[in-house]
Amino acid sequence: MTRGALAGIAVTCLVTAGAWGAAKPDVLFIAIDDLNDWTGCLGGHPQASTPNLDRLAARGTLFANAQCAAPACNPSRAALMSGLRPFTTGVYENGQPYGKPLKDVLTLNRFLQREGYAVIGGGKIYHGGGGLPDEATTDWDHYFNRGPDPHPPEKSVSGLNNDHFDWGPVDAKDDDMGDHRLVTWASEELQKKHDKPLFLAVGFVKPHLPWYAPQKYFDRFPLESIQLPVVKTNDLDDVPAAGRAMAKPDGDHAAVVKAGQWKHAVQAYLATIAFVDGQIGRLMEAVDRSPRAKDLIIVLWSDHGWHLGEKEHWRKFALWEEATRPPFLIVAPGVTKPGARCEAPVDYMGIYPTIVDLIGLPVPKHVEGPSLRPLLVDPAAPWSHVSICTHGRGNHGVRDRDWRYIRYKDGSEELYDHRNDPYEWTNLAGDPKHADVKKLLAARLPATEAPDAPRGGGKEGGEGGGKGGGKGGKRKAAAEK
Ligand SMILES: [Ca+2]
Ligand SMILES: [Ca+2]
Repeated sequence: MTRGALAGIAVTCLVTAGAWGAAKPDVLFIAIDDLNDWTGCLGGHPQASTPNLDRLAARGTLFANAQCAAPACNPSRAALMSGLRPFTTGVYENGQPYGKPLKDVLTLNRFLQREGYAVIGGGKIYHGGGGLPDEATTDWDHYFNRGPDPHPPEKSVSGLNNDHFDWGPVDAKDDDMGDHRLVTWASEELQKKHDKPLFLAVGFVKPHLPWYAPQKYFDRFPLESIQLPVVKTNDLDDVPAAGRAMAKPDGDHAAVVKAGQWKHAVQAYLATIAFVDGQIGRLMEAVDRSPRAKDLIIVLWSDHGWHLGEKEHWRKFALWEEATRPPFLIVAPGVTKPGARCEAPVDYMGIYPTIVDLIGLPVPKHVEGPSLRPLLVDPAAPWSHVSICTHGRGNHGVRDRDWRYIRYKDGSEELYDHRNDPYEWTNLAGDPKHADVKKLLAARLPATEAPDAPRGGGKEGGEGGGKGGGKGGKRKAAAEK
């Protein structure tokens, strides 16, 4: 689809405002940055401690087989907020500002604003950092800037001296942390009277790097007790060159191992996750005190997963399960049932249409994903969709219930059978026995892909974690990391 056609669609599908009469339900939209499946409810690491997130998941439906649309902050968030996949907008990477490509698109916040919602955000919802333009984030009634996080005095606690790829305890209290301020603000919003139905977007910035958290969270995970992720020696041997290039085994992984920092990093990620979980707990206490609690729709997602040495890879920026499977859950009173767990393959393109569906409005025509409502009603409902995750133009991972199929731009492939190989150790793409499965999954790949959106403003493949926010007004670009 051309950019012009895209804009045309966006304009023609504007929904007339003010069509609703009865009160619409309030929506609490919780974003987390860089949290992988290391949660109690997804079981990605045996030491992960997320009792609050687990309790929230138990209130509604946990999607246990969800994928992001892209394994990086900017394209993942641009896709789920716009309803348009990376290969429709051309926003594939962090270094491709979403502002212009989404300029005329009816994003989720714009849609709700036009439908009469008070649209209020704070923290990181879009990827606003790194000097990226922020045209698409100005459409909020109010945006809260959570401010910076405390840093230790030394430049690099880990000794790796690699920008914000660093970790360690910081001499700070919970309320010195930006995400603590974020929850304090959100809690106040939840108690306030609003004339309109409320869409409250709360974007946690942790556990994004650097993994600096108060000492008490590190104390909960003594270094000598730390379990490294389960890995297979020479796991990359059956991965094609394009995949090995994404893993970059000679980069972060080699440096972390050489510096003896692997366990330290795992400890710090677990500690930072535990900190964020405590903040989710504070937010849920505020929900329960709120007059809005009863009918409140809650949607929680993390923008993508994270590797900590699996396949000799660190960070996101890859198409394996660790990078693409984040926590994703929905609580919808009267629709979801407590404790529901859905194993159907879904991806984040379902977020926008599901919210619109749940509040009883027609889904704008440009939105590419299906509403997940049938799965909220019955987690075992028939579901013919697969999930697609795109990392750079031409590279995709397709997931159904049992399989992951990866195809890179050069045509090379991977195929993993999750029934027998949950860690994706054995690439079956070359096995003629599985040619039919491969063909079925390959048929789900896009036939055409938008050209790359212009680059600039952000670091290529970088991790600018925008905190955004002109206090009390429109969001301004914040060049923060
Ligand atoms: Ca992220
Ligand atoms: Ca392997």
